[in-house]
Amino acid sequence: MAATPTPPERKYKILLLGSGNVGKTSLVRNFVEKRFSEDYLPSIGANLFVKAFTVTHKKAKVTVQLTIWDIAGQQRFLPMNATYHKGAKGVFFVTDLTSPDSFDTLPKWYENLYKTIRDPIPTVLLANKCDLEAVVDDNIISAAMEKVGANTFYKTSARTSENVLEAFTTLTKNILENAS
Ligand SMILES: Nc1nc2c(ncn2[C@@H]2O[C@H](COP(=O)(O)OP(=O)(O)O)[C@@H](O)[C@H]2O)c(=O)[nH]1
Ligand SMILES: [Mg+2]
Repeated sequence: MAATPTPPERKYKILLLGSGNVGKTSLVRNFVEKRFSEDYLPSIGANLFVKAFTVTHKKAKVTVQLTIWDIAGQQRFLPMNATYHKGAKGVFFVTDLTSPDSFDTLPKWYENLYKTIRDPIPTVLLANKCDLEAVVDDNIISAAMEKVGANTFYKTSARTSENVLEAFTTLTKNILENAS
């Protein structure tokens, strides 16, 4: 008898937070090449992407189902924080290497998140658009990591795919580590 595919055992909600135009939607689209479902929830201003993703955790391959919440449009801050943030198990704070302002706004996103979420969740900082000439130096990135409680950062490009898979892999592994 043919084996039926095992459904993902674990489902995790992850968020992308950061200013408009930094490349959040582009990064998710790059990662989710094959979309299983893509929905837009106008009432909370979010795009939802669902992807099954396999990583190695404790020397075993583990498939998880990621529900990726991406802020739609250019809202500075979300109209319905609680709904957007609730139940999130991991977060990307996304900045743009060509926009100092995208780093300046990080504390607001951070404060907003932890109005809803009680305990710190696995956090990765993304400094996107690394295919372009950066106007932001590594000191600013280090300071930003500290501000948002990230233990890892990646310079990414949604255009060239640089470090996109790596970033999602690291966040997923951190979530599994945190959950076990
Ligand atoms: N050169 C370059 N452009 C990017 C990159 N990521 C996004 N963009 C561009 O930046 C703009 C904003 O991207 P978008 O994904 O809509 O940003 P969002 O508002 O954060 O979701 C678009 O014109 C994208 O094509 C990147 O890594 N490199
Ligand atoms: Mg977007």
